[in-house]
Amino acid sequence: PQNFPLIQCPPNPPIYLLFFTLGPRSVDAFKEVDQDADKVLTRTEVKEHLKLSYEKGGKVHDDLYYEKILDDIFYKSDRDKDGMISAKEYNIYEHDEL
Ligand SMILES: [Ca+2]
Ligand SMILES: [Ca+2]
Repeated sequence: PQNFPLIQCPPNPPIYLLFFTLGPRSVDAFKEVDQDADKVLTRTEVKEHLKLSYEKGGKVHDDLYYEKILDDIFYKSDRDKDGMISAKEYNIYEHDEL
């Protein structure tokens, strides 16, 4: 299926913004975070990516900082509360709300 909506992203958006916002979400961002390509994002995967994004920008934070962001991300995105964000929950494949 190649009928994903074309999404315009600003260059190098902080990844957590893509999770936070209920705006357009990008397949590329999802794939980038989903390191084992099993189509779900675990807390570990999201955390690793968060860390990388921040450290790339020259900012290092302690674990607690990332955990708080993760809590927020999962609170907003993990609708069935199984501790993982599926592609559907990430809203790539369908937009069933807003
Ligand atoms: Ca995964
Ligand atoms: Ca879930």
